[in-house]
Amino acid sequence: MEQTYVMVKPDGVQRGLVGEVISRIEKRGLKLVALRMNVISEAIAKEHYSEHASKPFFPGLVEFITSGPSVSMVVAGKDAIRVMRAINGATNPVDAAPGTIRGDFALDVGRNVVHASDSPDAAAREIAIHFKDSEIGKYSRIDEVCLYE
Ligand code: IDP
Ligand code: MG
Repeated sequence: MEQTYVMVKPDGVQRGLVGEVISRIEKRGLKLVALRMNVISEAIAKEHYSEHASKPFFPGLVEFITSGPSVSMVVAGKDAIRVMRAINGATNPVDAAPGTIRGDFALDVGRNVVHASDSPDAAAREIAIHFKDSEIGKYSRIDEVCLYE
């Protein structure tokens, strides 16, 4: 099963949306295989967002993402990368469809509540940045017999 990296950013934690985000992920059928709350270091934040290093919003993004606790997860399931991006919605919440996390809970691109990897390469890279192999659980969820054909 495909794995992806998901984060509830500091704004999501401060707004009490951790449970809401996890609930949507679990109800969809995706499986949590790793979960942690911590304050991400500046070094990890810069590595995580390295593709944006030259962008004008990069310093503010790193400052915000390290400003308080965030929740990091590895989420697994069929097409988990694409499904998670769809659950989160468009990067700019103004463009995010109602029913998505960003479309239901956010207004500003710099405070868009959640992150999810955008490709298989990004997922592998981001999972390795945030988790050790030994921190990723390997188990079957009992409802998988009903979820998958
Ligand atoms: P994504 O989170 O949907 O993958 P990216 O384009 O990879 O979007 O951007 C990473 C994060 O950087 C966004 O989620 C958002 O928080 C922030 N960001 C992106 N573009 C802007 C911008 O124009 N101004 C401020 N923040 C931005
Ligand atoms: Mg991105």
